[in-house]
Formats: sequence, structure tokens, C-alpha cells
Amino acid sequence: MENLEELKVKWIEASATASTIAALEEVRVGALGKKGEISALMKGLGGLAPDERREAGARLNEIKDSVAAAIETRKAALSEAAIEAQLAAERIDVTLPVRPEAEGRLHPISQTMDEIVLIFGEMGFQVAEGPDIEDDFHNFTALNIPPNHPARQMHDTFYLAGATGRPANPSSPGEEDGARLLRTHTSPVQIRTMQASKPPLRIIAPGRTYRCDSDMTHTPMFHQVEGLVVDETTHMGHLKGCLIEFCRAFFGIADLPVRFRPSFFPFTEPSAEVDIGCSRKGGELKIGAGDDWLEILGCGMVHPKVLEMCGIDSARYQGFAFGMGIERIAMLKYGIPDLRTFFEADLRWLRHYGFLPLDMPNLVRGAMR
Ligand code: 2U9
Repeated sequence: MENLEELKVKWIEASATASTIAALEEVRVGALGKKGEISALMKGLGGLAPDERREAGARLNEIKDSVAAAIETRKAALSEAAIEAQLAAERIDVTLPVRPEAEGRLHPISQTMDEIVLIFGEMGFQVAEGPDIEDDFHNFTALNIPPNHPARQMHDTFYLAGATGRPANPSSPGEEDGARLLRTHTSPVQIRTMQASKPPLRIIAPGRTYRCDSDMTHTPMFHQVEGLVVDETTHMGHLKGCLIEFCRAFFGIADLPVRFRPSFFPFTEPSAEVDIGCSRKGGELKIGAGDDWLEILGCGMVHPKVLEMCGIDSARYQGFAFGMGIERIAMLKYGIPDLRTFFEADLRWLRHYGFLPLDMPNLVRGAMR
């Protein structure tokens, strides 16, 4: 009997100290398996006298149950610990920033366009789009640009070659109204919008434009955003309020000085150019400070002839329009010194001047870095 007590203590201790499920299984096999120590003793009961067999059998059954219970208890504890360890190993902190840090960058042109769309979007403008390949009517004629205007010359505009693309008279390409060309401004988008829908209109047209020009400050393809508002009571005060508000929101300077200087465009009358206050002291440009001026966009009241050519009654409706070069205002806002670098697809440049995809512009923090 004393031996049996030792046997019980031995296997219960072995169960309690098994450090893995596999080790515990070895304990179970050693004690209770077919050839296990306790099973073997039970098999040997047959050789005992009836009284002894009854007593030893009861004792062995009690030991077997105790060891089995100890094994179950340990098994539950080990399983629980295994699950806890797995959960700890697989834990993910969803509040951590994305890793590894994104490699891609948004091009400053995309970022600047997003910012412009956001500001005008808040003012109630809708974004309009149109084709890059245009015809003479939508790019020039409907904008009151006369047939011999310099912009229509071959050396300023990319005309498309081919049956319908080649101008009838190369020195005066506009004579063939069906001539196809790469749009020189996004204005044809506004022309098409006016032809297709009735006022009131409030749209901006961002996109690529093309001019036959290439030097330090011009690239053959560049980006513009133009805007157009047409309604019955639209006047110069609306134009000024809208553009002053835009300049201040875009540069993130609440009291940015803005002035309107008389100018001329065939498609607007009166026309103006818009300057913002700056300083150029010591050769360094600072926007919003000092007593110097910097031109950033052009604008005006839509010429009545332009409204009429798009089927809008100029006696009832008036409109204002504006246009700006995106590269130019991106360079000013983000201190990019050389226009041509926008188009070099240099990854080092993009890493320096580009924007993180999640660094979305918003009105409070107009994408300032
Ligand atoms: C319609 C009527 C009028 C758009 C306008 C400007 C003045 C302007 C330049 C800025 C720099 C082009 O990129 S740039 O070279 N644009 O100064 N654009 S008013 O006027 C329109 C447009 C469409 C139907």
C-alpha cells in the first residue's frame, strides 16, 4: 500500500510538471497507457487472493482516477497557456502607422491640382473635363480669338497633321475651322459646357495644355486650371471676392495682399491680371510680406460675344472667368526653382518635392508641410 501511495504521488507530480502537451501525453502513456505502470498493476490483480484483489483494485482505481484528473487539469492549463502565447505573438496594434513607410509620392502637380479643386469645390464649383485634342472652333473661334491672332500661328500651336488636321493655309491655320490641334488652354472645356448646359454655371477646368514653346520658363506641355461662373447677376465684385478668397486659401495667408491690374484678353472684357503681395529682399522671395507684387493669374468678365457663340443670351446673363498656370503656382508655394524638373521623372526630385499619398490637403491645413 505504501508503494501505491508513492506511485500516485509520482504520477501526479509528473503530470503537474509536464511543460508541454507532448510531455504530458508521455506521462499519460507511462501511467495509464496499455503498457503503462498503473495499467500493468491492474492487470496483475488477477493473481491476488479475492480479499486482497478487492482492496488493491479499489485503491488502484482511485489512483488511476486521481492521475487521470491531474492529467486533465494540466492539459487544460497548458492549452490555455498555448492560446495566450499565440494571441500575444499574433497581436496587431491597429493604431500604429502604416509600415513600412510608403515609397510612392504624389507629384507636386497632382497635389496642387487637388488643393485647387478642394478650395473651389468648397465654393460650390464643379470640375469639368474635355478632350486634349480640340478643333479650331472650340479652342479659338468661340473664344473671340481673331483669325490672325498670333496664338493661332503654327509656331505657337501644335496642329495635327492629316486630312482633317492640316490647316488650309499654314500662315493662317484658323481659316480651316475643322483643323485639329492640341488645346492651348482649357478654355474649350468651358465652351463645351456652355454649349451643353444652361446657366447658372460654376465650373473649374483643370488639365493639360500644349504650346509650341520650350525654354527655361516654358514647356511644350503644362497644366492649367480655368474657372467660369455664369448667372443673371454675376458681376466684377463676385470675381474679385472669389479670387481674393482663393489666393488667401491657397497660400494659407489670411491677410495676403491681392491686387487687380487692368489687362487684355480677347475672351474677357474688362480683363485683369491678379498680383499677390511679396518681398524680394536679398534675392529671396517671400509671399505675403513686403511691398512688391507677383503676378499669379488672369481673369475678366466673359466677353458677350463668347456667351453668344455658345448659345447664351448675353442680354440676360453675365459671367466671369479666370485662368492660371499650375506649375507656376506650385513653384511659388513649394519653392521649386526650375520648371523643367517637373517633367524629368527624377525619383530623387520626387522624394524631395513629392507628397505622401495619405497627406491629403484640407481647408484648415491647405496641404502645408
Ligand atoms: C471662357 C471665357 C473666358 C479664361 C482666362 C486667363 C484670363 C489667363 C492665363 C494664366 C496663365 C493662361 O496659363 S496661363 O498662361 N490665363 O490669364 N484665362 S481669363 O477665360 C475664359 C475661359 C473660357 C469661355
